[in-house]
Amino acid sequence: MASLMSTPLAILRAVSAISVLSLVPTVVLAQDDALADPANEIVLTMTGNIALANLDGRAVFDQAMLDALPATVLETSTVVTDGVKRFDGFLMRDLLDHVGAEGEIVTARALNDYVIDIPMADFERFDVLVATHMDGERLLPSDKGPLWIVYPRDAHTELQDIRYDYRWVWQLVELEVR
Ligand SMILES: Nc1nc2c(c(=O)[nH]1)N[C@H]1C(S)=C(S)[C@@H](COP(=O)(O)O)O[C@H]1N2
Ligand SMILES: [Mo]
Repeated sequence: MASLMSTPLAILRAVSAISVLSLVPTVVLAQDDALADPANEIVLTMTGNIALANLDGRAVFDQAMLDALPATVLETSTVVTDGVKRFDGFLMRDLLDHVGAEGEIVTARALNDYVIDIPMADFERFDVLVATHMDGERLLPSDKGPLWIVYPRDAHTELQDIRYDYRWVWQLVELEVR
């Protein structure tokens, strides 16, 4: 009886030991592979506490790499435009997950040297978009582009507040995770 009981257990142990051993290198390889090298002009740079990098510890993205993130649409009014706008882009949460970001604060920097600290919790609590398009038109550096952080302000009254308006960084170029 004892030997009958121990045999499946021993097999289970051996199998789980093998799968743990074989999983570890697979995961490491998958992470190395996950971030391609940019082929074109770098649009966004991520630094700080990230698990994936492709250039000297930083994660740099060209537009095509960003466009490959899960497409998300957000319709909202803003404090700087008239009426409800349709924004296309990707979720900040998906971008942070994509590079294995861990931390409390994301420091966002813009082309015009605007810098603001944003709590990471915002991106778990709200579907915050990194917009590439407004009403179907690609955002240009001359007009809030190429990337604009857009909060779902119409869907949450608490977001209709100056503290959040500061976090709508337009001309976004860098995110530092701390
Ligand atoms: N790149 C960039 N983003 C920015 C700012 C800025 O100066 N540069 N100002 C912030 C502030 S203070 C606010 S209230 C909102 C709206 O700013 P605006 O009315 O000047 O467009 O954008 C935020 N995003
Ligand atoms: Mo402001």
